[in-house]
Amino acid sequence: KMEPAVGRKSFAAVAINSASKAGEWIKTKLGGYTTLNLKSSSADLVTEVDKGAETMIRNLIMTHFPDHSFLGEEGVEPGPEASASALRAVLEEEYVWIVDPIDGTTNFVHGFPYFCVSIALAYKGEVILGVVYDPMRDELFIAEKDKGAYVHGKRMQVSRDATLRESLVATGFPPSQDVALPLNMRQLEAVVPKVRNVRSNGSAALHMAYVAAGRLSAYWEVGLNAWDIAAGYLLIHESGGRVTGLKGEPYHLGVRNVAATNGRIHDELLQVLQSAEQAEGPGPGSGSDVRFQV
Ligand code: 2AM
Ligand code: CA
Ligand code: CA
Ligand code: CA
Repeated sequence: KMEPAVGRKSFAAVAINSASKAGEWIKTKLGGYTTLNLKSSSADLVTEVDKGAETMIRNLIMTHFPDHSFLGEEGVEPGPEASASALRAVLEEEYVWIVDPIDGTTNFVHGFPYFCVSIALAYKGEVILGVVYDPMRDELFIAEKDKGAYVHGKRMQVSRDATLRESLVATGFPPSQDVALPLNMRQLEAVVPKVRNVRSNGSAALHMAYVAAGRLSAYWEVGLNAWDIAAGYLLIHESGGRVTGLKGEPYHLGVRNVAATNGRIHDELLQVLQSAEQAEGPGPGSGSDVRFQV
């Protein structure tokens, strides 16, 4: 027997509505935030706009799906241990919304127009919906599992570049005191001579949306959390690309060190990144994934 459709919006409709409402509000606050707080270090920023946007998204989602769980960056204590245990806790639940209210807070604070709202929905530990919204360009990227990925309602496809040599790639630099910084510097040194060029614009989720859209051919970063990557993962997967950990292990919500590509150049990128790890022993790149049971 069918449930009446009236009054029950689709997951995608709620995600789109939440991301665009929050994004529009964030945009009005650009250059006008009032409270800047430091979380774990001088490079770890949060404003009242991050918190307000997360509350707005949480309320909208919970109104429609009160029995779902919610994992938002600003609801978790800073640091990898707190993130890991928060992730483990929600993965016991069937439906979990995984939200980064502003991915690219440093950019938001400096008025550099590259940040986004990232919303993913996981069912039993598997991402089934991903929405990334860039309010400055009014670009909404959306993917639903097995239904493809779209920007401006147009189907996305990853780039066709077959070698690193012809690829534009991106990375994120860990904050200055982060233990992952030396590893990322070695990776950068290994990657730069092999590719057409490297960008680092400060938003993991938006970089991943750009890989899905074919604007970048690859992106990698170390030390991320589920809310940075989950939506971007599905965008890329549904656009024909590949997302793994740095050892090539298939993406799961506990992956913190990520490689995301058009697929064709994936193994070549992994090889170059692995040569950087081997250069000076294992470093923080290995063994830092969050392990969990679904
Ligand atoms: P944020 O803006 O939501 O904090 C840029 O390299 C990426 O790193 C962004 O996705 C950014 O997310 C994230 N990031 C910034 N500071 C961080 C920190 N201290 N620890 C982990 N991730 C961070
Ligand atoms: Ca943050
Ligand atoms: Ca983030
Ligand atoms: Ca954030």
